[in-house]
Amino acid sequence: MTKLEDHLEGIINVFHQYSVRLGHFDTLIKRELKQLITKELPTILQNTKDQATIDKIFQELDANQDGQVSFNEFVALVTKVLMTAHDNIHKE
Ligand SMILES: [Ca+2]
Repeated sequence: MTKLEDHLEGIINVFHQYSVRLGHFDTLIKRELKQLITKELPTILQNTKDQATIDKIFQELDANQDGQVSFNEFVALVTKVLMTAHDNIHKE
C-alpha cells in the first residue's frame, strides 16, 4: 500500500475502533462519537469536552437523523477536519 492508502485505511480503522463499542458495530452513537473526538481529535477540534459542542457535531453529522453516525456520515467530519488541518499548516 502507498502512504496515502495506508492513511485512508487508518481512518476506517479508527472509526471501527469506536463504532464496535456500543449499539450497532458499524455506526457511532453519541457516546462513541464523543470518545472518538475527545481521544483522537483534541488538537484540531476545540471545546470537545463541552457536551453542547458534541451534541451540535452529532446533529450535523447524522444526516438521516436515525440517532447513529454511519461511516458515510462520519466522512463529513473527516473532510472538515482535513480542511482545518490544511489551513493550520499554512498559518504556521
Ligand atoms: Ca445516521
